[in-house]
Amino acid sequence: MHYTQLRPVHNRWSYAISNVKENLWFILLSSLGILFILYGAAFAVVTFTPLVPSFISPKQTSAPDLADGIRQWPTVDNASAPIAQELCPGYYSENVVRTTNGITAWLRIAGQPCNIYGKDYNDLILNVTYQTDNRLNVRITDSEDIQYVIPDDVAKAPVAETNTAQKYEFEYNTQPFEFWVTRRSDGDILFDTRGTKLIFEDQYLEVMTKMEPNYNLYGLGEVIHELRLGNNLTRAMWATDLSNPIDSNMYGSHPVYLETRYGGDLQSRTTSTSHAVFLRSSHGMDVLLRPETLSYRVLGGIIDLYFYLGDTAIQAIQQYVSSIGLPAMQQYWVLGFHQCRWGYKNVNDLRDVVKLYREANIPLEVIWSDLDYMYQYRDWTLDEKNFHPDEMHHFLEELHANNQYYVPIIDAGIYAGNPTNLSDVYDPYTAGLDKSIYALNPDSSLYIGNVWPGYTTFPDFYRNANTLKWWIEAMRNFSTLVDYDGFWLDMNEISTFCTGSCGNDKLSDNPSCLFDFVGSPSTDYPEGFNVTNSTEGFHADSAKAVMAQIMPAVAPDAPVQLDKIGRNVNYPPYKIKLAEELLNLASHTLSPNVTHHDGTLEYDIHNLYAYTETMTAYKSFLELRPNKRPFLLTRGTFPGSGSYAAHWGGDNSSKFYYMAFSIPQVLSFQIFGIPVVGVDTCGFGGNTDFELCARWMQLGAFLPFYRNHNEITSIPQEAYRWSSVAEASRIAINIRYSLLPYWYTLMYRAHVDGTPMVRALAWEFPNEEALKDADRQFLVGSAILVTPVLEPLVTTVNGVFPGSRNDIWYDWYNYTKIEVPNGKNVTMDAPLGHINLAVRGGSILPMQEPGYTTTETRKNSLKLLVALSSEGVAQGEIYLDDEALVPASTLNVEMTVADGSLSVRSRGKFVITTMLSKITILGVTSKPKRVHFDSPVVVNWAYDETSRILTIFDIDKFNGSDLKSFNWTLTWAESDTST
Ligand code: MIG
Repeated sequence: MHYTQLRPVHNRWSYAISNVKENLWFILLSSLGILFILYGAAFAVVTFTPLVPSFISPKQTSAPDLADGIRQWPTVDNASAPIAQELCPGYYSENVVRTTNGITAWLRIAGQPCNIYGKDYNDLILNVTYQTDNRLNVRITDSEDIQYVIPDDVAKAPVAETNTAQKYEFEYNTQPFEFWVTRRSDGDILFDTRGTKLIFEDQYLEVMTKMEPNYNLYGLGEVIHELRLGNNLTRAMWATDLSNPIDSNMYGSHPVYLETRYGGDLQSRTTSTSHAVFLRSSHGMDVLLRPETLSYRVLGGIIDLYFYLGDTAIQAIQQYVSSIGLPAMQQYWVLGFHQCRWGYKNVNDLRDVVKLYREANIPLEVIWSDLDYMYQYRDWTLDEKNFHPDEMHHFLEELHANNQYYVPIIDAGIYAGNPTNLSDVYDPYTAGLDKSIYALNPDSSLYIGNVWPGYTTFPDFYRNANTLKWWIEAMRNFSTLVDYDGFWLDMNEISTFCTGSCGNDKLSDNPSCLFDFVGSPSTDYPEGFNVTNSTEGFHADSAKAVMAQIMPAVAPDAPVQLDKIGRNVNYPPYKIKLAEELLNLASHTLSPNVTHHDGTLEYDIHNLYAYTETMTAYKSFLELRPNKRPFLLTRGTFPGSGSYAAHWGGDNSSKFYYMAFSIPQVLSFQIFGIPVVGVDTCGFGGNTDFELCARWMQLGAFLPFYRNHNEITSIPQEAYRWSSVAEASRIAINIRYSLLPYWYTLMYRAHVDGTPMVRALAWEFPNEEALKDADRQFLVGSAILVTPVLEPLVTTVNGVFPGSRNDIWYDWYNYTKIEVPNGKNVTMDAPLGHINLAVRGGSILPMQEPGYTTTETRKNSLKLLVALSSEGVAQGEIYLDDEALVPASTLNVEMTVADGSLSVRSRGKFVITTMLSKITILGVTSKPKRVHFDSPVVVNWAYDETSRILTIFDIDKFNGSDLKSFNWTLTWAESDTST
């Protein structure tokens, strides 16, 4: 095994197959193909079925005889399930000790153990820690230290500061033990377990809090739901690969919520207050939102609750995100427009797409490869026939020379080579075997699942130094084949197509995959495609749609196989409310009894899988390209993933209602600390049409991550395919690129303190209760209000301009003040190709003349758009740096307007090489007499009386060093007397 050696380009990593075998397959496949065509032709005459062979496969991907396991009915839906609150004894506290930064106590069981969904612990330890002024931690552990706790080297627990001035109060009753958390400033009780019991069993934890009537809750993802979760929903968390199911568990697990309270009966409250609550747990769980209560029902571990005081929504988010790990600062190009498709079948396809984008003059920054580039879906390989390394090399050289980028996909599962076929050598697999990196069955045999390449193993990224070494080596070898700019981490929930260790003893069937997956072309189109069905989906009662199933009176028995500490991990007694398509915890993913390298069971850390893969990929990247910001896009996420990667919303469909859902999806991930997030623009599954795609390309331009991607069976949907989409895209991308300095600054804000890049209206206008569930509009930063069209067949859109009469909004396109009543629904014109955008009075936007790429844009002159508030003030900032992981030079520019002058001050060494050419000031009430910079620079300016716009132009002609360094003041004196 010469695995660790760098091999020449023509190595087995890349081809993993001898020419003889390749030829044999080719002959076999082409004869199969001919048969198909003959068969298809005969068939087509009769039925007009399209001539596409759906599967060319020597074997089915997943053998039909595989057991799926027993269906588990959710306990919450089971009327005869025992109710822990009624049957369990609860705990009392003893030996309570108050320390300077918290409280410790024993909790003793207050009666006969109920052993309802596991075994009760008799003795628990309570640790309350005043972590920061605004963050409190309540931690309850079993006294025997048996229960799983997420170790700090996997995901760092929020760190306590010393000497906090705690702004909260932790209070408790001893008998029974109950606690409540109060915000001192307003006496508001944020969490209150009084009247409920604490239940702490090995496979079941329950904590319950009282809630205010009609409480406003956000977060608890990942979920496809409106932004506000409502008061009657069960949110299960168990990472799974499901195509954007509504209201159920999916790829990511984020047990954190944001709660906002308006007015109410607390007299002192003049505005809303918000706080956040985080249950730090990697276990499967249900969070029950009920009209008067919220309960956590968790399948194991400990109770590790964090309270974040806020007291604004943005502060609460900042406090949470700072505590789990601040988001990564991405390279500038990540903000560009990305094109992907499952089905770019060879280098020419990629080259064509890049070329056609340029010919259509639609900016394209990044081209992606899906599975197509791999040899038989095997990670770290190139398919020699369609993606020859030399051709790839030339293509990527050209691409990079044009300042464009390339990101390929990597799946989590690793093809397990066929041991009986000596020519079927796949180095990454054997290298992984040598290093013992794969997840195991309880009997220490390899756990073999089934994914695209056939039977696969799953790297165990959990505290396994060897897996990191293996990834680094894999990346290093792959680097000799492909000059990638980032990786797209897919299928990492982790996904497998069979239940259980289905491939054990079947490796000689490998490769069991379909070699040339084509599938049948989709015949599905968006709502309105036939001018029907125009209001499908979004506001339907989504919960009902998925879960309205009849429950059997008696659930079938599930096998009982206990782990070393006596737990039934594959079929735990409490059944969380999994998506309907999942029969049990093992469906479509690793079995809970999969054993990790250090003995930890998948049961305890399932929700961490993607997170650990992402962290490994991030570290590998840094190993190979030190001090370069790694770009990773991950599907699965966990609290803290944002420090390593961006995220996209997975497999949505080309439907208007999925486009609408993309707003709450992206806003929720701002809460989760993964701000660089977007969805498959124009839709992944099914066919899009020009109307949906034009609308979506425009909406996507205002979400942090902007990528068009779709499925192999759907029609192509690049922006140049329809003239209307092309035009809509050019407009939207140009606006996005003209705002790149603003976007980059927003990313920096998120990176330094967790501030959301895009924001819900309610977060920016906390006094307006009417906005509490607004999620059809949103803001980019605090300054740009976006009102997209989310329905088919309309040419107008409704929206609000939030705020009071003093809040001014300017139309983005003509810079005039929007004269409508604030806070009222108004109807705006929205023909296809036009997205409504408004600039908020009081903001200063750094802008740049848009170029074809972000690099070209950055070479163009800078501009400032100053939108004055009703009081004539405004502020803004610019951040720039050299884009290194730890930048050697940075620039922070503060801009403020008051009393008719704009003051710009900067600090930092990063030098902007472009000139400032223009300043546009909106809302200047009368014609200035004089306009001048503090240094005697000649100024060309013009004032438009009707639109009240003051323009200072051609500044670049006179740019002095002060102007360049962003240290100057510009004054427009409205009369002779003022200066
Ligand atoms: O089982 O790589 O979400 O974006 O195109 C499907 C093929 C696997 C799922 C991803 C999707 C990607 C697709 N992948």
